[in-house]
Amino acid sequence: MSQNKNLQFDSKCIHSGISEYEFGPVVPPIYQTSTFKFESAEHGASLFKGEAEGYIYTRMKNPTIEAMENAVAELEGGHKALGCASGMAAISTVLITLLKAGDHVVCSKSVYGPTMTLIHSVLSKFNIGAAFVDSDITEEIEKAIKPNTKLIYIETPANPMISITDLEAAANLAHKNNALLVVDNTFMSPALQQPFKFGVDIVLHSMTKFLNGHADVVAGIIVTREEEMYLMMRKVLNQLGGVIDPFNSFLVHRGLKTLSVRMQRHCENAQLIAEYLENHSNVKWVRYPGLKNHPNYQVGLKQHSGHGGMISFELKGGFKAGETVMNNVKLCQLAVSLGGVETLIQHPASMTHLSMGAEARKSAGITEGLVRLSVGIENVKDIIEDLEQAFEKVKEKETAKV
Ligand code: LCS
Repeated sequence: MSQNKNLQFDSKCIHSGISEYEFGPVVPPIYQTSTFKFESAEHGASLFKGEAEGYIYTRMKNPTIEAMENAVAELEGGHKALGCASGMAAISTVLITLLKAGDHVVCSKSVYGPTMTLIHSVLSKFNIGAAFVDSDITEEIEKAIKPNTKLIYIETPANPMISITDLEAAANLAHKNNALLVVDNTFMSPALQQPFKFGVDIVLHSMTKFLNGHADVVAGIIVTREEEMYLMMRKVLNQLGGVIDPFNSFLVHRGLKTLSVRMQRHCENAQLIAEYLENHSNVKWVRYPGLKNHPNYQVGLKQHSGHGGMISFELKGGFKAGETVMNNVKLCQLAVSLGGVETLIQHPASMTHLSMGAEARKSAGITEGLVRLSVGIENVKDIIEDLEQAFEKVKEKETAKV
C-alpha cells in the first residue's frame, strides 16, 4: 500500500490494492474459493490462533476481497476496509457493532429509505432510540443529542434531497458529546469527498453505485480510521455474515480504476443538466450541489472537490408531469439505483423512499412530485435532448387538456 502514498488520486485509483501474485498478473486473480487448505494441522491451528498470516475461509478473509478492500481504504484515506454484500449489509454491520440497548442515534432526515426504516423500525426492537433531523442545519443535530447518543449518522449529499451536512461541524459535535460520526459517502465517492479529512470516524458506501460504477454489482464497504475499530467490525461482520464475494470484489476493483475519470464526467454532465433544468419553464425547482442557490453551496465547496452526478427536481405539473417525463424518456432509463455510467431516472416517493412512509417523507421535504436523476457519462447533448423531448410531451398533454 505504502508505495502509492505519494501518487495523485487518479493514479491511486489504478494502482491501489494491487500486490504480487503467482505468475505476475497485473490485476488480482479471482480466488473463487470458499476455503483454503492448511499445510498441516499445526498450521491450521496457528492460523486460527492468529499466530500465522494466511487465509482460512472466505467469510473471514480472501485475497481478491482483501485487494479491493485495501484499494478503497487507500482511496478514502482510511486505515482498513471491510467489503460487504450490499450497502445495507455495511450499514447494518456498523449499527449493530456500535450500538447496544439503551443507546440513541441522531440521523439525517433525508437518507436512503431502507436506512431510515432500519434505524426506526428494526433498531427500535432492541431498545435503541433515534431522532431524525435536518442535519444540514448543524444546530438541529445539536438539539437532538441526548446523554445516551452514541452515534450520529449522516448522508451528504443526502438521498434524495441532495442536502449537504457540514462534516467538520458534525464531527466536532459528535466528539464533544462522546459520540461517533458515521458518514455514508455513496453520493460523492472518495474522488470528490474524503470525510476522514473532516474528522469523521467511519465512512461507508453502497459500492453498488459510483465505486463500481457499472450497474452490475450489489456491494457495500465500511472504512475505519484505526485498527481497533477495524477488528471490532471484522468480528461482527464475520458473525453476521454479510460479506462480499470474490467475483463482485473483482468487478468493483476493476470499476475503481476509472473512478476518477468517471466522476469528472458525471460532474460535468450533471452541472450542465442542472443549469438546463434551472432555466426550463416546466421546472419548479432543482437541487444540485453545483447550483449557487443550493442552501449549503458554501459548505459543499469546503468539503467536496466536485458536485457529483445526482440531481433532484420537481416539474410545475407535480407528480403527473413527472410521471409523463418518466414514461417518455428513451435514453434515460426508468430504474432505481444510481452512480452507473448510464443515466437513470426515478420517483423517490413511490420507489426508493416508499418504505419511510408519507409523514417522514413530508418532514424530509421529499415531495410527491420530486424526480431524481442519476446523471450518467453519455454525451450530455443526448441526455438533454432526451429530457427535452419528454418535457415536450408534458406540454402536449397540457395543451390537449385546454
Ligand atoms: N446508501 C445510499 C446513499 C444509497 O443510495 C443506497 C441504495 C444504500 C446506501 C444501500 O445500498 P445497497 O444495499 O442497495 O447496495 N440506494 C438506492 C437507490 O437510491 N435506489 O436503489 C438503491
